[in-house]
Amino acid sequence: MAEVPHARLEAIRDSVSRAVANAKITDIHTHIYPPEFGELLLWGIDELLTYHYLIAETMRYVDIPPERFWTLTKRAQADLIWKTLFLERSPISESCRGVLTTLDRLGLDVSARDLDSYRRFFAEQSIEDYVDRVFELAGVDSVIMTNDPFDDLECPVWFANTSFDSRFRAALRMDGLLNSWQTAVPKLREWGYMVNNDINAETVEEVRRFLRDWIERMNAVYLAVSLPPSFVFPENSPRGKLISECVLPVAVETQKPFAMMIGVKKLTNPSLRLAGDSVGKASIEVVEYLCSNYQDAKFLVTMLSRENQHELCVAARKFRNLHVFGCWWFLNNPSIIDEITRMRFELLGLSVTPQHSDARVLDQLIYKWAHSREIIANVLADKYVDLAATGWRVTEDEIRRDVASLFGGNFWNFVR
Ligand code: RAT
Ligand code: ZN
Repeated sequence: MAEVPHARLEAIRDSVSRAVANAKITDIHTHIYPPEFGELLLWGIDELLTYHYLIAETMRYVDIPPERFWTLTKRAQADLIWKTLFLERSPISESCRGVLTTLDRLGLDVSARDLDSYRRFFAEQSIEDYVDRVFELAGVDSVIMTNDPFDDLECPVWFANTSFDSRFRAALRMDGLLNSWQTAVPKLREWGYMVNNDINAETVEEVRRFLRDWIERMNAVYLAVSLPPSFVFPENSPRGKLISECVLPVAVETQKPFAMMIGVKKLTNPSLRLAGDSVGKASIEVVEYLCSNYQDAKFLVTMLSRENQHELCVAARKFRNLHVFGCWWFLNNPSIIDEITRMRFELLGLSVTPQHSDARVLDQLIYKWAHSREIIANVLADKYVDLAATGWRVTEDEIRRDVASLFGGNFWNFVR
């Protein structure tokens, strides 16, 4: 092993930090919207505090039944969360820390613990300028949204053909179609797609037409669905048939990746609503089956269970049509991001997209990326230091090239 001078190792670490800090990110999965989508765009302190991750944490301490919590105004919910998680005890969880990182990066005085002054700051912002400021502070170039035609607020925006900020790109979310077929049928018929409960030849054609229409209407970058741990394929169920007969053929024909987010147990505690979902280990065989039997299709995959992460990396070594992305939801915590990112680099080199933000509130882009950047930079620096110990010389330009691939380049190459 070559003896690498300490100064050289420090220089490598500095180059990686600089490259990661300056990287312009494509955030490949979020739940934020441009201002043109009206109230769908959430931002500001009350939204940050009522993030469902924080609601779940608050409910562990307060003696209020969830049913009562939901009757409170948003402001009162935020007050309760602030008092419970930030004032009555120290806010050490990742989601709590995120609120504070966000306030701090916006130039607010976190040490003051003054919720009213934070509210005043947000009340003074104009949303268009504020979007620019958040993108700038987060170092984000563009974001992919989660776009659901079955959402009553969102659907009219698309039908109105509204033009919007081009930094926001669409992903056609198909949960409504694939996971609740019985509810989707009347809606599809209302829109003029002649579908039946029974997925016969005419229904297949009509669902394909629906998908093509919406891909075009949204100019969707990819098609996406979230799936339970019990997801199997092939399967003689509406979802199984719709995936094999409609989604995969249209994905191949349009060359759009099919994003599968696997491992969410919906509403384990229904009274918590959005905060009530849980996690379970899913079957990697299903992912392997799809990649192997549909080699013309492209699969973007993230899995929610920590237990699935290693086998997902191994699957990606076997199938170049599988692109692994993100540390999703309950995995988006420093210790787990560190572990998963290390493992991915060791098994897959640079051929992954290590993170997405999943931001639901615009301002969360700031903290989610600040926190993830730091961890990814650290892991990457360790890898270059290990390389240097072999005698390999890595240049600053090469580090920048590699970092650009991780924060968006790989994704766009895969999509194209
Ligand atoms: O991370 C979240 O906010 C979850 O509630 C889900 O939205 C999840 O990310 C999803 O896309 O289904
Ligand atoms: Zn999400």
